[in-house]
Amino acid sequence: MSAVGKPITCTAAIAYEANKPLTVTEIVVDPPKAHEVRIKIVKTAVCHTDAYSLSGVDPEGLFPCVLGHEGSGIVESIGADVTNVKVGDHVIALYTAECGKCKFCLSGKTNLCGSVRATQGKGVMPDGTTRFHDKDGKPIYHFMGCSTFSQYTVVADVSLVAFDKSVSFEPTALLGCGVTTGYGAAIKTANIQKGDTVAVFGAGTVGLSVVQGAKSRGASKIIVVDLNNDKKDWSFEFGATDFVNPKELKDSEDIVSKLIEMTDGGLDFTFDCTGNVNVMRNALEACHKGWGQSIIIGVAAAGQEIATRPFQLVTGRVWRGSAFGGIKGRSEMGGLIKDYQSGTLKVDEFITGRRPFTEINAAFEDLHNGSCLRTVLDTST
Ligand code: NAD
Ligand code: DAO
Ligand code: ZN
Repeated sequence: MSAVGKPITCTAAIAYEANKPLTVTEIVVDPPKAHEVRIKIVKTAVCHTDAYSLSGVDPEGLFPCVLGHEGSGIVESIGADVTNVKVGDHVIALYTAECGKCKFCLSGKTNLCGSVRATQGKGVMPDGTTRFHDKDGKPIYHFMGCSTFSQYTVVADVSLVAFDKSVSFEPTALLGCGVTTGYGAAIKTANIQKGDTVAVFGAGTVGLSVVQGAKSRGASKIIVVDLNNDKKDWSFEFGATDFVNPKELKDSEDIVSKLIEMTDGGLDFTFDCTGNVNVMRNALEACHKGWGQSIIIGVAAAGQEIATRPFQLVTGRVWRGSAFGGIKGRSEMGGLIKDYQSGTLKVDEFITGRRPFTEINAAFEDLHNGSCLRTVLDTST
């Protein structure tokens, strides 16, 4: 029997409080209101940002909530005035919305969108209420406009993109965050050109995706810097030309001087994919005088600040940042899916584990394992 227009009771993983395991339990998901879409989530992956918010240090973290922002599924029903998707469409949830009408979207200068930003940060839908309730009717907050750790979720119509049904749900779930973030930072934010030299600090899903973006652009040198030697083979598989472990440098060397020596004066582009502010400084200072650009992707712990001597910037190095790789989720995701289909963009290779949804807490534990990139959860099990 169709549930269109009615609440759905389904299984979700609730974060009731910081630093506690998620509770896998039944919740009620209300039908979508105007400009909203209810999605049956098929696959979702766990990312460090979910763990960051669960740890309680995220200033926007609210409890109880349904976490999760890397996920794909099927449109179950649509609210009034939804015109961009229809029931049955296969879709990716987007934490970076694209309305196409706000000052940000119309600027042509950024992929940030202002349309749902204020309510998204408060864990509610654009009308200020939630679509999630526990069995006693108490509201449960949304997360990053996505909340993919549930068999059903409701998102704003500007916060999802449809994809061709010939593409499966696992890679598209991953395109909802980490892979798109790194690849986009390389090909869009930095716009790496043939022959450029690149250093990537941190070889997780984000950093390795920067590597493959740099490779696709024909970078002449792609140096991965990581403290974990287990990341060496992966780095080369994704396209790195060199791997440096800062812990293995000689006493007389530091990572900045080592990189400058390896590249005859410094890099054209460096990327922080660690979230460590000391690494961010090294990444900036390893850039070539006069033109090198350093792109911050990593999310630092709350309250952390970056520092360098201003002369580093006076002498032409540029410090920038990138959210979701600068990719506009609705108008540009199709291009990334084409790159995936043509083999230019590896996505399946990031899946280092699969688990039933009921093992979601074990999937959070997987993140602490140095050889984990992404664990994908199947919401039907
Ligand atoms: P990850 O933990 O899988 O990878 C991080 C890597 O950095 C690991 O391989 C680790 O060994 C390495 N590392 C840690 N400290 C290091 C150091 N001091 N020097 C060198 N290497 C070091 O993480 P991920 O999923 O790839 O995400 C990377 C970062 O990007 C996180 O901070 C995440 O929150 C952030 N992120 C940002 C965006 C965005 O839009 N800006 C989107 C997604 C993720
Ligand atoms: O528009 O003010 C804004 C914020 C947009 C959200 C950008 C998030 C980037 C980093 C988040 C980590 C990824 C999961
Ligand atoms: Zn907008």
